[in-house]
Amino acid sequence: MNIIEKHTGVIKNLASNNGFDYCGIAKAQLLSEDARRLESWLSKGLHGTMQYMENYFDLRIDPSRLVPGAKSVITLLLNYFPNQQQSESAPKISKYAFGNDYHDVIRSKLKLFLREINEQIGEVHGRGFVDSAPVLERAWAQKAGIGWIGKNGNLINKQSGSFFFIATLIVDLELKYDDAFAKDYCGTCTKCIDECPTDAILPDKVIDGSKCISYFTIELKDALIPDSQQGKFDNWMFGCDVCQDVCPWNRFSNPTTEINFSPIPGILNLSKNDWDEMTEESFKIIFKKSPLKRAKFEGIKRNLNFIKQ
Ligand code: B12
Ligand code: SF4
Ligand code: SF4
Repeated sequence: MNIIEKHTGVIKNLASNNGFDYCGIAKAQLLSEDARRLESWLSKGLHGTMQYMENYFDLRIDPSRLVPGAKSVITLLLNYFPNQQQSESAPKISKYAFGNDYHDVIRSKLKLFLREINEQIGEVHGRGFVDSAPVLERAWAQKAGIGWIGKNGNLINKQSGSFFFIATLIVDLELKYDDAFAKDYCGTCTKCIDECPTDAILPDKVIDGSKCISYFTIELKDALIPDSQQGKFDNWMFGCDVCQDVCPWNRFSNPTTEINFSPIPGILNLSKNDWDEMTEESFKIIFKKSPLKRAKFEGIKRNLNFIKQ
Protein backbone atom coordinates (compact mmCIF):
# COMPACT_ATOMS: atom_id res chain seq x y z
CA MET A 1 0.00 0.00 0.00
CA ASN A 2 1.49 3.36 -0.97
CA ILE A 3 1.17 6.55 1.08
CA ILE A 4 -1.73 7.91 -1.01
CA GLU A 5 -3.74 4.76 -0.45
CA LYS A 6 -2.87 4.81 3.24
CA HIS A 7 -4.06 8.42 3.65
CA THR A 8 -7.24 7.62 1.72
CA GLY A 9 -7.97 4.70 4.04
CA VAL A 10 -7.41 6.90 7.12
CA ILE A 11 -9.80 9.56 5.76
CA LYS A 12 -12.56 7.11 4.85
CA ASN A 13 -12.31 5.51 8.31
CA LEU A 14 -12.46 8.89 10.03
CA ALA A 15 -15.51 9.87 7.94
CA SER A 16 -17.33 6.78 9.08
CA ASN A 17 -16.21 7.22 12.72
CA ASN A 18 -17.59 10.77 12.62
CA GLY A 19 -21.00 9.41 11.65
CA PHE A 20 -21.01 10.22 7.92
CA ASP A 21 -22.92 7.61 5.92
CA TYR A 22 -20.97 7.89 2.68
CA CYS A 23 -17.58 9.29 1.73
CA GLY A 24 -16.32 9.65 -1.83
CA ILE A 25 -13.31 11.52 -3.17
CA ALA A 26 -12.83 13.38 -6.46
CA LYS A 27 -9.81 15.11 -7.91
CA ALA A 28 -9.99 18.86 -7.35
CA GLN A 29 -10.33 20.43 -10.77
CA LEU A 30 -12.19 23.09 -12.70
CA LEU A 31 -15.84 22.11 -13.26
CA SER A 32 -16.19 23.25 -16.86
CA GLU A 33 -19.33 21.27 -17.83
CA ASP A 34 -21.05 22.22 -14.58
CA ALA A 35 -20.03 25.83 -15.15
CA ARG A 36 -22.01 25.76 -18.40
CA ARG A 37 -25.05 24.29 -16.65
CA LEU A 38 -24.84 26.83 -13.84
CA GLU A 39 -24.43 29.70 -16.28
CA SER A 40 -27.45 28.62 -18.28
CA TRP A 41 -29.52 28.19 -15.06
CA LEU A 42 -28.61 31.70 -13.93
CA SER A 43 -29.11 33.30 -17.32
CA LYS A 44 -32.67 31.95 -17.45
CA GLY A 45 -33.35 33.47 -14.04
CA LEU A 46 -34.19 30.06 -12.53
CA HIS A 47 -32.71 31.25 -9.24
CA GLY A 48 -35.50 33.83 -8.82
CA THR A 49 -34.56 36.27 -6.06
CA MET A 50 -31.75 34.07 -4.68
CA GLN A 51 -29.14 36.76 -5.49
CA TYR A 52 -26.45 34.86 -3.62
CA MET A 53 -26.44 32.26 -6.40
CA GLU A 54 -25.06 34.93 -8.77
CA ASN A 55 -22.11 35.62 -6.47
CA TYR A 56 -18.68 34.00 -6.57
CA PHE A 57 -19.23 32.18 -9.89
CA ASP A 58 -15.46 31.63 -10.26
CA LEU A 59 -15.16 30.13 -6.79
CA ARG A 60 -18.17 27.88 -7.34
CA ILE A 61 -16.55 26.18 -10.28
CA ASP A 62 -12.96 26.05 -9.04
CA PRO A 63 -12.03 24.44 -5.68
CA SER A 64 -8.52 25.91 -5.79
CA ARG A 65 -10.08 29.36 -5.39
CA LEU A 66 -11.48 28.19 -2.06
CA VAL A 67 -8.43 26.29 -0.83
CA PRO A 68 -5.08 27.26 -2.35
CA GLY A 69 -3.29 24.21 -3.74
CA ALA A 70 -6.49 22.11 -3.52
CA LYS A 71 -5.92 18.51 -4.63
CA SER A 72 -8.97 16.59 -3.44
CA VAL A 73 -12.66 17.22 -2.86
CA ILE A 74 -14.03 14.87 -0.22
CA THR A 75 -17.81 14.50 -0.34
CA LEU A 76 -19.69 13.29 2.72
CA LEU A 77 -23.34 12.36 3.04
CA LEU A 78 -25.40 12.44 6.21
CA ASN A 79 -28.79 10.71 6.28
CA TYR A 80 -31.70 12.68 7.73
CA PHE A 81 -34.60 10.34 6.96
CA PRO A 82 -36.77 10.37 10.11
CA ASN A 83 -38.38 7.34 11.73
CA GLN A 84 -41.53 9.31 12.57
CA GLN A 85 -44.06 11.22 10.51
CA GLN A 86 -46.15 14.33 11.06
CA SER A 87 -49.81 13.99 11.99
CA GLU A 88 -51.98 13.62 8.89
CA SER A 89 -53.64 17.04 8.78
CA ALA A 90 -50.76 19.13 10.17
CA PRO A 91 -49.28 21.84 7.94
CA LYS A 92 -46.38 20.01 6.29
CA ILE A 93 -42.73 20.55 7.14
CA SER A 94 -39.96 19.02 5.06
CA LYS A 95 -38.33 16.03 6.76
CA TYR A 96 -34.92 17.67 6.71
CA ALA A 97 -36.22 20.27 9.16
CA PHE A 98 -37.66 17.98 11.88
CA GLY A 99 -34.53 18.09 14.03
CA ASN A 100 -31.70 20.50 14.80
CA ASP A 101 -30.28 22.72 12.07
CA TYR A 102 -28.01 20.60 9.87
CA HIS A 103 -25.70 23.54 9.17
CA ASP A 104 -24.64 23.63 12.83
CA VAL A 105 -24.56 19.85 13.25
CA ILE A 106 -22.48 19.19 10.13
CA ARG A 107 -20.17 22.18 10.56
CA SER A 108 -19.02 20.90 13.93
CA LYS A 109 -18.59 17.38 12.52
CA LEU A 110 -16.45 18.78 9.68
CA LYS A 111 -14.28 20.73 12.11
CA LEU A 112 -13.60 17.64 14.16
CA PHE A 113 -13.01 15.56 11.02
CA LEU A 114 -10.37 18.02 9.74
CA ARG A 115 -8.71 18.17 13.16
CA GLU A 116 -8.47 14.37 13.26
CA ILE A 117 -7.05 14.30 9.72
CA ASN A 118 -4.30 16.66 10.90
CA GLU A 119 -3.64 14.51 13.95
CA GLN A 120 -3.39 11.28 11.99
CA ILE A 121 -1.82 12.40 8.70
CA GLY A 122 0.11 15.56 9.53
CA GLU A 123 -0.33 19.11 8.24
CA VAL A 124 -3.23 19.20 5.80
CA HIS A 125 -4.87 22.46 4.82
CA GLY A 126 -8.55 22.29 4.14
CA ARG A 127 -11.99 23.84 4.50
CA GLY A 128 -15.29 22.17 5.17
CA PHE A 129 -18.51 23.38 3.56
CA VAL A 130 -22.17 22.60 3.89
CA ASP A 131 -24.92 24.17 1.84
CA SER A 132 -24.31 27.88 2.20
CA ALA A 133 -20.90 28.15 0.52
CA PRO A 134 -20.17 28.61 -3.20
CA VAL A 135 -19.64 24.89 -3.85
CA LEU A 136 -21.58 22.77 -6.35
CA GLU A 137 -22.19 20.02 -3.84
CA ARG A 138 -24.34 17.71 -5.97
CA ALA A 139 -21.89 17.84 -8.85
CA TRP A 140 -19.00 16.86 -6.52
CA ALA A 141 -21.02 14.00 -5.02
CA GLN A 142 -21.64 12.57 -8.48
CA LYS A 143 -17.96 12.95 -9.37
CA ALA A 144 -17.01 11.20 -6.14
CA GLY A 145 -19.03 8.16 -7.25
CA ILE A 146 -21.74 8.40 -4.58
CA GLY A 147 -24.73 8.51 -6.89
CA TRP A 148 -26.43 10.05 -9.88
CA ILE A 149 -28.36 13.28 -10.39
CA GLY A 150 -32.02 12.31 -10.70
CA LYS A 151 -34.58 14.00 -12.90
CA ASN A 152 -35.70 15.75 -9.70
CA GLY A 153 -32.22 17.33 -9.47
CA ASN A 154 -31.31 15.43 -6.33
CA LEU A 155 -28.27 13.28 -5.77
CA ILE A 156 -29.55 9.70 -5.46
CA ASN A 157 -27.63 6.82 -3.94
CA LYS A 158 -28.58 3.41 -5.29
CA GLN A 159 -28.52 1.73 -1.87
CA SER A 160 -30.16 4.44 0.23
CA GLY A 161 -32.01 7.03 -1.86
CA SER A 162 -31.80 10.83 -1.60
CA PHE A 163 -32.77 11.90 1.92
CA PHE A 164 -29.19 12.95 2.64
CA PHE A 165 -27.39 16.21 3.30
CA ILE A 166 -24.22 16.74 1.34
CA ALA A 167 -21.04 18.23 2.82
CA THR A 168 -17.65 18.79 1.21
CA LEU A 169 -14.15 19.06 2.55
CA ILE A 170 -11.60 20.50 0.13
CA VAL A 171 -7.99 19.62 1.04
CA ASP A 172 -4.52 20.19 -0.36
CA LEU A 173 -3.67 16.50 0.05
CA GLU A 174 -3.46 14.05 -2.83
CA LEU A 175 -5.72 11.03 -2.37
CA LYS A 176 -6.98 8.04 -4.32
CA TYR A 177 -9.95 9.14 -6.39
CA ASP A 178 -13.23 7.30 -6.77
CA ASP A 179 -14.66 6.86 -10.26
CA ALA A 180 -17.44 9.29 -11.10
CA PHE A 181 -20.89 7.65 -10.99
CA ALA A 182 -21.39 6.84 -14.64
CA LYS A 183 -24.92 5.42 -14.68
CA ASP A 184 -28.34 6.96 -14.31
CA TYR A 185 -31.01 4.75 -12.78
CA CYS A 186 -34.03 7.00 -13.43
CA GLY A 187 -34.76 5.12 -16.64
CA THR A 188 -38.20 5.87 -18.07
CA CYS A 189 -39.65 6.94 -14.70
CA THR A 190 -41.15 10.46 -14.60
CA LYS A 191 -42.92 10.31 -11.22
CA CYS A 192 -41.21 13.40 -9.78
CA ILE A 193 -42.00 15.49 -12.87
CA ASP A 194 -45.63 14.32 -12.89
CA GLU A 195 -46.18 14.93 -9.17
CA CYS A 196 -44.34 18.23 -8.59
CA PRO A 197 -47.16 20.51 -7.37
CA THR A 198 -45.81 23.65 -9.07
CA ASP A 199 -44.30 22.12 -12.25
CA ALA A 200 -40.84 23.22 -11.16
CA ILE A 201 -39.04 20.22 -12.67
CA LEU A 202 -37.93 20.93 -16.21
CA PRO A 203 -36.36 18.51 -18.71
CA ASP A 204 -32.69 17.49 -18.44
CA LYS A 205 -32.49 17.56 -14.62
CA VAL A 206 -33.01 21.29 -14.49
CA ILE A 207 -35.02 22.69 -11.58
CA ASP A 208 -36.78 26.00 -11.88
CA GLY A 209 -35.81 27.20 -8.42
CA SER A 210 -38.11 30.20 -8.76
CA LYS A 211 -41.14 27.85 -8.92
CA CYS A 212 -40.14 25.38 -6.21
CA ILE A 213 -42.22 25.35 -2.99
CA SER A 214 -38.98 25.18 -1.05
CA TYR A 215 -38.01 28.53 -2.59
CA PHE A 216 -41.36 30.19 -1.90
CA THR A 217 -41.61 28.98 1.69
CA ILE A 218 -37.95 29.38 2.77
CA GLU A 219 -35.93 31.54 0.41
CA LEU A 220 -38.41 34.20 -0.70
CA LYS A 221 -37.80 36.90 1.86
CA ASP A 222 -39.95 39.89 2.75
CA ALA A 223 -42.36 39.32 -0.11
CA LEU A 224 -45.73 37.77 -0.63
CA ILE A 225 -46.03 34.42 -2.40
CA PRO A 226 -47.46 35.20 -5.86
CA ASP A 227 -51.18 34.63 -6.39
CA SER A 228 -50.35 32.46 -9.41
CA GLN A 229 -49.28 29.74 -6.92
CA GLN A 230 -52.56 29.80 -5.02
CA GLY A 231 -53.98 26.35 -4.33
CA LYS A 232 -50.84 24.50 -5.45
CA PHE A 233 -48.94 24.01 -2.20
CA ASP A 234 -50.82 20.93 -0.96
CA ASN A 235 -50.43 22.06 2.68
CA TRP A 236 -46.61 22.44 2.55
CA MET A 237 -45.64 25.25 4.91
CA PHE A 238 -41.83 24.80 5.07
CA GLY A 239 -39.95 23.16 2.20
CA CYS A 240 -41.40 20.32 0.13
CA ASP A 241 -40.59 16.61 -0.15
CA VAL A 242 -42.91 15.57 -2.97
CA CYS A 243 -40.27 14.85 -5.63
CA GLN A 244 -38.38 12.69 -3.13
CA ASP A 245 -41.38 11.02 -1.50
CA VAL A 246 -42.59 9.73 -4.87
CA CYS A 247 -39.13 8.56 -6.01
CA PRO A 248 -38.94 4.75 -6.11
CA TRP A 249 -35.31 4.86 -4.95
CA ASN A 250 -36.43 6.27 -1.61
CA ARG A 251 -38.14 2.98 -0.80
CA PHE A 252 -34.66 2.05 0.41
CA SER A 253 -34.38 4.93 2.90
CA ASN A 254 -33.36 3.88 6.40
CA PRO A 255 -33.97 6.06 9.44
CA THR A 256 -31.08 8.31 10.49
CA THR A 257 -28.99 7.37 13.51
CA GLU A 258 -27.92 11.00 14.09
CA ILE A 259 -29.59 12.03 17.34
CA ASN A 260 -29.41 15.71 16.41
CA PHE A 261 -31.88 14.99 13.61
CA SER A 262 -34.51 13.43 15.90
CA PRO A 263 -37.70 15.49 15.69
CA ILE A 264 -37.66 18.37 18.18
CA PRO A 265 -40.35 18.02 20.87
CA GLY A 266 -43.85 18.70 19.61
CA ILE A 267 -42.94 19.49 15.99
CA LEU A 268 -44.77 16.49 14.54
CA ASN A 269 -48.09 17.27 16.20
CA LEU A 270 -48.49 21.01 15.64
CA SER A 271 -51.94 21.52 14.17
CA LYS A 272 -53.12 24.53 12.18
CA ASN A 273 -54.74 25.77 15.34
CA ASP A 274 -51.54 25.39 17.39
CA TRP A 275 -49.71 27.43 14.76
CA ASP A 276 -52.39 30.12 14.76
CA GLU A 277 -52.09 30.48 18.50
CA MET A 278 -48.29 30.49 18.62
CA THR A 279 -46.63 33.72 19.69
CA GLU A 280 -43.31 34.96 18.33
CA GLU A 281 -41.83 34.42 21.77
CA SER A 282 -42.73 30.74 21.92
CA PHE A 283 -41.70 30.27 18.24
CA LYS A 284 -38.24 31.53 19.15
CA ILE A 285 -37.99 29.14 22.09
CA ILE A 286 -39.35 26.03 20.31
CA PHE A 287 -37.37 26.56 17.09
CA LYS A 288 -34.18 27.96 18.60
CA LYS A 289 -32.03 25.21 17.09
CA SER A 290 -34.28 24.38 14.14
CA PRO A 291 -33.93 25.23 10.43
CA LEU A 292 -37.40 26.83 10.67
CA LYS A 293 -35.84 29.86 12.30
CA ARG A 294 -34.36 30.62 8.86
CA ALA A 295 -37.82 31.60 7.59
CA LYS A 296 -38.43 33.72 10.73
CA PHE A 297 -41.76 33.97 12.52
CA GLU A 298 -43.23 36.41 9.95
CA GLY A 299 -42.17 34.11 7.11
CA ILE A 300 -43.80 31.09 8.74
CA LYS A 301 -47.00 33.08 9.35
CA ARG A 302 -47.00 34.22 5.70
CA ASN A 303 -46.67 30.60 4.56
CA LEU A 304 -49.47 29.44 6.85
CA ASN A 305 -51.77 32.20 5.66
CA PHE A 306 -50.98 31.31 2.07
CA ILE A 307 -51.83 27.61 2.39
CA LYS A 308 -54.97 28.41 4.41
CA GLN A 309 -56.62 30.54 1.75
C1 B12 B 1 -29.98 26.97 -4.32
C2 B12 B 1 -30.41 25.68 -3.67
C3 B12 B 1 -31.77 25.36 -3.68
C4 B12 B 1 -32.79 26.17 -4.47
C5 B12 B 1 -32.67 25.85 -5.96
C6 B12 B 1 -32.67 24.35 -6.26
C7 B12 B 1 -31.70 23.87 -7.34
N1 B12 B 1 -32.02 22.72 -7.89
O1 B12 B 1 -30.69 24.50 -7.62
C8 B12 B 1 -34.13 25.73 -3.79
C9 B12 B 1 -34.47 26.68 -2.66
C10 B12 B 1 -35.33 25.64 -4.72
C11 B12 B 1 -33.72 24.38 -3.20
C12 B12 B 1 -34.61 23.37 -2.90
C13 B12 B 1 -34.25 22.15 -2.35
N2 B12 B 1 -33.04 21.82 -1.86
CO1 B12 B 1 -31.45 22.90 -2.12
N3 B12 B 1 -29.81 23.76 -2.41
C14 B12 B 1 -29.44 24.82 -3.07
C15 B12 B 1 -27.93 25.02 -3.03
C16 B12 B 1 -27.61 26.09 -1.97
C17 B12 B 1 -27.26 25.40 -4.36
C18 B12 B 1 -27.69 24.50 -5.54
C19 B12 B 1 -27.13 24.99 -6.84
O2 B12 B 1 -25.93 25.21 -6.96
N4 B12 B 1 -28.01 25.20 -7.82
C20 B12 B 1 -27.62 25.58 -9.15
C21 B12 B 1 -27.91 24.41 -10.08
C22 B12 B 1 -27.45 24.78 -11.49
O3 B12 B 1 -27.11 23.38 -9.58
P1 B12 B 1 -27.68 21.93 -9.13
O4 B12 B 1 -29.14 21.92 -9.06
O5 B12 B 1 -26.93 21.53 -7.88
O6 B12 B 1 -27.22 21.08 -10.38
C23 B12 B 1 -25.85 20.80 -10.59
C24 B12 B 1 -25.62 19.31 -10.69
O7 B12 B 1 -26.74 18.58 -10.26
C25 B12 B 1 -25.24 19.06 -12.10
N5 B12 B 1 -26.13 18.41 -13.01
C26 B12 B 1 -27.29 18.85 -13.43
N6 B12 B 1 -27.70 18.07 -14.43
C27 B12 B 1 -26.77 17.12 -14.65
C28 B12 B 1 -26.72 16.08 -15.54
C29 B12 B 1 -25.64 15.22 -15.53
C30 B12 B 1 -25.59 14.12 -16.52
C31 B12 B 1 -24.61 15.43 -14.58
C32 B12 B 1 -23.47 14.51 -14.51
C33 B12 B 1 -24.68 16.50 -13.68
C34 B12 B 1 -25.78 17.33 -13.73
O8 B12 B 1 -25.06 20.33 -12.75
C35 B12 B 1 -25.50 21.39 -11.97
C36 B12 B 1 -24.35 22.34 -11.94
O9 B12 B 1 -23.23 21.68 -11.36
C37 B12 B 1 -27.45 23.58 -2.58
C38 B12 B 1 -26.18 23.55 -1.71
C39 B12 B 1 -24.93 23.71 -2.54
N7 B12 B 1 -24.06 24.58 -2.13
O10 B12 B 1 -24.77 23.04 -3.56
C40 B12 B 1 -28.69 23.03 -1.83
C41 B12 B 1 -29.01 21.52 -1.98
C42 B12 B 1 -28.88 21.18 -3.43
N8 B12 B 1 -30.40 21.44 -1.58
C43 B12 B 1 -30.70 20.35 -0.96
C44 B12 B 1 -32.02 20.00 -0.57
C45 B12 B 1 -32.15 18.86 0.43
C46 B12 B 1 -33.12 20.67 -1.10
C47 B12 B 1 -34.60 20.27 -0.97
C48 B12 B 1 -34.87 18.77 -1.02
C49 B12 B 1 -35.14 20.88 0.36
C50 B12 B 1 -36.62 20.64 0.64
N9 B12 B 1 -37.02 19.46 1.01
O11 B12 B 1 -37.41 21.55 0.56
C51 B12 B 1 -35.24 21.02 -2.19
C52 B12 B 1 -35.21 20.13 -3.46
C53 B12 B 1 -35.57 20.86 -4.71
C54 B12 B 1 -35.01 20.16 -5.94
N10 B12 B 1 -35.79 19.30 -6.56
O12 B12 B 1 -33.85 20.43 -6.32
C55 B12 B 1 -29.48 19.45 -0.78
C56 B12 B 1 -29.57 18.30 -1.81
C57 B12 B 1 -29.22 16.94 -1.26
C58 B12 B 1 -29.30 15.88 -2.35
N11 B12 B 1 -29.45 14.63 -1.95
O13 B12 B 1 -29.24 16.17 -3.53
C59 B12 B 1 -28.31 20.47 -1.03
C60 B12 B 1 -27.07 19.87 -1.65
C61 B12 B 1 -27.98 21.08 0.36
C62 B12 B 1 -27.12 20.16 1.21
N12 B12 B 1 -25.91 20.59 1.54
O14 B12 B 1 -27.48 19.06 1.55
N13 B12 B 1 -32.37 24.30 -3.05
S1 SF4 C 1 -39.34 20.21 -3.81
FE1 SF4 C 1 -41.54 20.15 -4.33
S2 SF4 C 1 -41.91 22.02 -5.54
FE2 SF4 C 1 -39.68 21.72 -5.45
S3 SF4 C 1 -39.18 20.57 -7.31
FE3 SF4 C 1 -39.55 19.03 -5.70
S4 SF4 C 1 -41.73 18.52 -5.86
FE4 SF4 C 1 -41.40 20.41 -7.00
S1 SF4 D 1 -38.95 9.86 -9.31
FE1 SF4 D 1 -38.22 8.64 -11.03
S2 SF4 D 1 -37.45 10.15 -12.52
FE2 SF4 D 1 -37.68 11.20 -10.57
S3 SF4 D 1 -35.64 11.10 -9.65
FE3 SF4 D 1 -36.80 9.32 -8.87
S4 SF4 D 1 -36.34 7.65 -10.31
FE4 SF4 D 1 -35.70 9.56 -11.27
